Amino acid sequence: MNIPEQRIQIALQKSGRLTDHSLDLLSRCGLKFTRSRDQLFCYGENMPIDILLVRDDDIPALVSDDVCDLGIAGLNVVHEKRLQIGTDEQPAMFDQVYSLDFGHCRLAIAAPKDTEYCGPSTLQGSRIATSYPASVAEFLQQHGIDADIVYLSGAVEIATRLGRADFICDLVCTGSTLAANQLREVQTVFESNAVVIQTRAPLSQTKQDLVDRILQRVNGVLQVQESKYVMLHAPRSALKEIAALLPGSESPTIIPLEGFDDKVAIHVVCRENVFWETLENLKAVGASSLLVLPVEKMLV
Ligand code: PRT
Ligand code: ZN
Repeated sequence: MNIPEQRIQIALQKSGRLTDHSLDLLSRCGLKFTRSRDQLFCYGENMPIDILLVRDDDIPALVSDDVCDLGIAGLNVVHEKRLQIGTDEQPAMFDQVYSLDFGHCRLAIAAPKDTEYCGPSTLQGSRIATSYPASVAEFLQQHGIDADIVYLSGAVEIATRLGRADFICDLVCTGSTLAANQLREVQTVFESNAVVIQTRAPLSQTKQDLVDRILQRVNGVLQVQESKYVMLHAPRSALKEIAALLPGSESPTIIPLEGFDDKVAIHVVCRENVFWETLENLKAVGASSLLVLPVEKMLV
């Protein structure tokens, strides 16, 4: 039987833009779980791993405080909390270990449509409404700007119309929310996507092994997303040209073809997507019988 100390806890967003993608990533890592009735907890059935479902804003602190061993949150939240809970002497106790291909957005400054903007210096002496005060303060400091930050926990996009601020700084994806509020995006503070964070707290060997194992699987899932297994026939003389055309490939397997002295089969894993143009270029240097297959799992 597993004693609780030997199970690891992963914090995910309970309900929002990151939830389905995060649960899907863990399923693809081979984790099977049952969700508790109150929907706050998922019990790992086939591995000693449990999932805590919480607000995304709480995830960095839970991982930093070693309540959870791993977490998935937006870089926007992770960066803000890193600035808020960490100091120069005592940085936040988590490391960002993987960048994920979902939750894409950007933290950006927006201005009323008719406000002129000529770079960060325009912000000097202004009031900027945001839910990301530490990130905005860092941006202003990096550009040597002195401005007032007005903290709002929500509805930031109406702050300029209410006369509370001259600019806002908020997350933007398609930009339609800004447009609906007669705002214009003028400055990107940083690009964001979901990230995996890991506690820096020392773990027992059993837990550390489990954390390493799940992270290795996350790495495998990320690697296969773009990877393709390519098979083709080619003249031996074209091997060099073919290797140069295959994107992100490492040491291809060369197999002799029965009945042909000068022709071989080449099998290779490409770590990048293989486009039609690549296949056409391969054909042009003598390749034939080209096959591109998806890779389901990879352990490197
Ligand atoms: O309850 P909880 O606190 O967990 O949820 P939440 O409401 O804080 O989070 P949620 O689900 O809205 O977002 C979770 C994470 O998704 C964010 O922290 C970001 O990392 C990421 N993300 C990606 C976004 C967006 N895209 C996004 N568009 N988060 C918020 N938005 C907002 C944006 O600010 C705007 O108000 O969605 C609105 C629509 O955006 P446009 O530009 O497409 O109009
Ligand atoms: Zn939130």
